[in-house]
Amino acid sequence: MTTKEKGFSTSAIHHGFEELEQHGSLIPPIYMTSTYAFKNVEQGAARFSGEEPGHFYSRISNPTVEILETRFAKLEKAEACVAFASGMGAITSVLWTLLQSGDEILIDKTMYACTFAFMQHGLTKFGINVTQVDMTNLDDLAKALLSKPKLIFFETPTNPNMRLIDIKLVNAIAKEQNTLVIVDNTYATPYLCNPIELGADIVVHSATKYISGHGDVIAGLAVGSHETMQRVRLEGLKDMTGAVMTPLTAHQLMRGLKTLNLRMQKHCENTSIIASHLATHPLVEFVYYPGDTNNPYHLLASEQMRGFGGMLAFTLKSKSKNKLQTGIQMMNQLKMIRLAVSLGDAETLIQHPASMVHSACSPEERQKQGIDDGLVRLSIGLENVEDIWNDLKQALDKAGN
Ligand code: 4LM
Repeated sequence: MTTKEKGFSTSAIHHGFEELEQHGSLIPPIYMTSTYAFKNVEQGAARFSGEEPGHFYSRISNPTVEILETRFAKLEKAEACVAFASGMGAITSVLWTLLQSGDEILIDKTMYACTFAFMQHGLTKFGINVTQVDMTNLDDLAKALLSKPKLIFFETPTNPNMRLIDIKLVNAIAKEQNTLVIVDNTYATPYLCNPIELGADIVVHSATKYISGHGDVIAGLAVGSHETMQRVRLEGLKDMTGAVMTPLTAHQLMRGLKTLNLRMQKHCENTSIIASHLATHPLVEFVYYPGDTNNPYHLLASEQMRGFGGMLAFTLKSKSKNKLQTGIQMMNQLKMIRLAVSLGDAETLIQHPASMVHSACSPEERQKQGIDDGLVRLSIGLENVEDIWNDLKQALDKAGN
């Protein structure tokens, strides 16, 4: 036996579960229970007060969900994790825990539309000042941080236009002002990037995406210090959102985690091939993909990520029609690739942010976020890459005529 730290794949399969303590069951049992019986009143009181560890109601914790939380914290190199009913459940529970009216927060200029809506249209109703700043511009960020905001929030890579933010540098500037840093790591996953290792305080995920990987659950995860995650569990989750993950979802996510490494490798490989094919097609104007050596974020992606991920976006050229119309025509010609929102599934998914995921933002907001109305987003799946390209190519060829 060696005490050497286990690798990512081993931890994703084994961490946090002892089969022999559970009748030798290879797979963690799914504890489908809402409540837990106490030996006596004293034990109930001790569980409620936190004096005695243990479960007392499944809105707060559950043994199956706890195994997932322990395992995911390990993969994200964090002290603790809390699981949620959705990515939005994770984001809202974390922010409701940390903020109070009068606080100021900084958010990056581009992000998933519902996160943006929660910040700009939701939090602002409760007296929280939300300022957008381009976090790829460190001078602008440093200036904005002088007012000592409570926290900053960003995604990297950003949804949908693949900007990358330097987690290490942003953290260094934020720490000077005692500002908390929250990173949405949904696009990269812990397989490709660990923001905590680069100094972030809290990392949130839509586990609906790559962590599940099979398009059959809605789920969220947040990681951070023991102290902060305990607050998030007992304030944000228990009392404010109630966005609790079911034990069945935790089971599905643990199944997904076992192949996260293999799936991410294939997503990365297929995406790199599709990005280079797209770049040579005469109808394609620009491919947003950090794996491209000419991409402005290529160097940062090479340093900060262990691969370039499974997402890309592109715009099309247009002769007579406008770019948006050409994109719509192209997407309507696809035969295998599914026209659907969400990402990280085995199936290749395509969507048009301006009319779908980012339609919740006004045209002005989209423009401010740098989201071109002609932008098309692709989540590259695990199909044979030649089939993905053949489908895209026939659709591009038809739209170009
Ligand atoms: C989509 N995204 O882009 P739940 N953070 C990021 C996301 O992309 C999403 C969430 C959080 C998409 C959903 C329709 C970076 C979602 C929110 O959907 O609440 O698990 O995650 O297509």
